[in-house]
Amino acid sequence: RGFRGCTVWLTGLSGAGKTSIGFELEAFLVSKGIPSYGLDGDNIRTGLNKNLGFSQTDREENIRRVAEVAKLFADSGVVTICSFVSPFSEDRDMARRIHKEADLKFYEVFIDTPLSVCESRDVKGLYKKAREGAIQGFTGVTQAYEAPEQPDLIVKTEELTIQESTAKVVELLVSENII
Ligand code: GGZ
Repeated sequence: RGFRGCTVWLTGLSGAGKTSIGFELEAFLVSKGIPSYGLDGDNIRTGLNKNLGFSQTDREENIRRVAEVAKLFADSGVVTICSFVSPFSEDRDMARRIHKEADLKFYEVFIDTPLSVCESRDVKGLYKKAREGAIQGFTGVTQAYEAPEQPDLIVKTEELTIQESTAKVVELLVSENII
């Protein structure tokens, strides 16, 4: 058997590079004939989770539903890439538990980009809005981000290109005999 389904969970601040790395990883895997699919705020918060906001309880429910969906994808043989801020350790632990109970592999990858870097990029202007008080409960500004204590991988994006960051995740999947 050449590959098997699993979930790669990318956590980090808004603007850390999760979605870019997730997209690059998905494209790489698919180009190798490995079924892969990326879930992120753009395809989840516009549909399945459109009734959820960014309070602590809504984020928990966001992560719970995403983890349940990812579990099903992984069980079907897909390398499922979840790119969510997922700022709370408890919620990430729940996502891991949901997979563990189904006997599916789950890899927590910390996309470790300092707040100062994310804020200086401010691709969507959200940090500026958060500083001005126009967005409440913004992760890293007015809500906590609990950095993972024991992630399966830490990617320090500051010194790396998107391709180099993606290669680190690929290396993890190779070392785990996933691909
Ligand atoms: C954090 C927010 C917020 C608040 C809107 N806090 O950079 P983005 O824009 O594209 O990614 C962020 C995304 C976060 O959604 P998630 O589903 O990943 O969050 S969580 O896992 O915590 O449920 C950001 C945008 O939505 N956004 N408001 N208050 N990010």
